[in-house]
Amino acid sequence: MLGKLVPHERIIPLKTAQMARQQQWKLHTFFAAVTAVIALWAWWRPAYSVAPAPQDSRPNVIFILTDDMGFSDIGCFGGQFVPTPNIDRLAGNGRKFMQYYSAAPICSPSRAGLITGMYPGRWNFTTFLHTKKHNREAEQADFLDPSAPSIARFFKNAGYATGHFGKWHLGGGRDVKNAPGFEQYGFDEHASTYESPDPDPLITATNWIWSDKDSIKRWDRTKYFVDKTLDFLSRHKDQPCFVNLWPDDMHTPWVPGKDPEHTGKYPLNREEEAAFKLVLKEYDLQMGRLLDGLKKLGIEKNTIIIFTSDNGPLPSFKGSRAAGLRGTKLSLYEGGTRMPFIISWPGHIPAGTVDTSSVITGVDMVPSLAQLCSVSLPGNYPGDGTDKSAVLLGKPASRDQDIFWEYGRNDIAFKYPAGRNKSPHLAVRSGAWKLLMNSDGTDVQLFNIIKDRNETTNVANSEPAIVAKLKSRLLKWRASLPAFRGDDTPDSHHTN
Ligand SMILES: [Ca+2]
Repeated sequence: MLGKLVPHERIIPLKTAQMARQQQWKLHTFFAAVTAVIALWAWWRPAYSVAPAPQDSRPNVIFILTDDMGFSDIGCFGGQFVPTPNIDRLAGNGRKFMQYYSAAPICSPSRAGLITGMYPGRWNFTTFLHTKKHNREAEQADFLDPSAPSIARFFKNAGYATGHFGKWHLGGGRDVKNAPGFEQYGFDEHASTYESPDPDPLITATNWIWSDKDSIKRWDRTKYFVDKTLDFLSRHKDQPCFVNLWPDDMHTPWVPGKDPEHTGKYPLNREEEAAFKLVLKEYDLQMGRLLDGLKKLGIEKNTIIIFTSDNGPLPSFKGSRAAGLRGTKLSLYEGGTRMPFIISWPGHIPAGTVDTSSVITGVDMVPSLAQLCSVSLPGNYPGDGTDKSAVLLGKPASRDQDIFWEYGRNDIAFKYPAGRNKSPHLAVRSGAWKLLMNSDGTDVQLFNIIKDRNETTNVANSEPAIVAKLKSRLLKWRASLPAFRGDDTPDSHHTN
């Protein structure tokens, strides 16, 4: 039945080399589990048989994934809503990237891209996870298959302590009761929200994403997750750490605490700009607490910090949250996928610098961070990303690999922004060009994204050769994504 909604799937063969690689990968994960059991046994043997390990000097990684932050919410990316001195301080310690893209213009698939280093469609992620009914209608899984590659597992297997603090949205919540636990993805510790397999009771007083009755109030959540992060790091000072700090600010509803400097009415409308500003001000303060906390722990120099967002803003306040870029969350135009991106690593990444030319994406993070931290990836790892560690360290480079997106494969389960912000449902960035189109060949749009960052002038008619080449590549990529079969629940084909 669902096949009717995706006519392209009837005419394009779906079995591809990529799918074969994924099958090989699943076999590999089984043998990896056996190896892990043997390794665990070896580790439990009496201590006198184990030689003391040399001090592990590899850097910590803190990956800060802000929720729904626009390209220009923060001052160092041009934001003028409230001063953000602490996030700006992070940028001053490191390097900004002006052409970083998330893997999707919405939570769950964007996050799946970061965890796996693969296009989210490869694991049947098409939009935000919701009820089982919604997920079927969106032709997507109920949770991330735990046999999928996971950056946390790669780091854990390489000797890192791993933690996830904040929003997950890769399984669990609503009527999905069988989502795998964090440990199955390689996390040693976690504290998470309703949209996870194990909601923290302090922020889940009711069966919903947030509640006035929560012990930790909505406006204190980021503080809570920062505290969890610092506590985790303080308890693992003799070991390198990989930490996801994934708050659910700046997602609506914006529920600020009472701010002594706020003279307007309180409480505020939870979607209005005044509320947004107060939440952003608090968010920035908490990022400052994190930076100060790392310094107190004496680990600020040997820690890589990445700061970015999972998808574009909504509401966008007439594009002002995305520096005038076209599109918002739910759109494949730049406003939906181009994100602020900061990386700092004192002594390794030049401080206070900016890279305007290199094009990088969320799926590059697995190979790039693995390289920076001397974490080896399995030889048959089927990632879609590219090792951009040299770029992150300060050497701009042009990109040879295209970047592909899909959002909105049918009109049943997908929300779209209104008017000119609604994009076609496929997109590719290739060098200076960006092509958008629907999979049935309609609504082809081509932009020179260097000259026309705001996607105002469709030049498809004057560049037929570029259009033909990119259309072909984009449809080939779309055809390489596995079809979702409604009767094939994701937990029916893995062993753990
Ligand atoms: Ca989001």
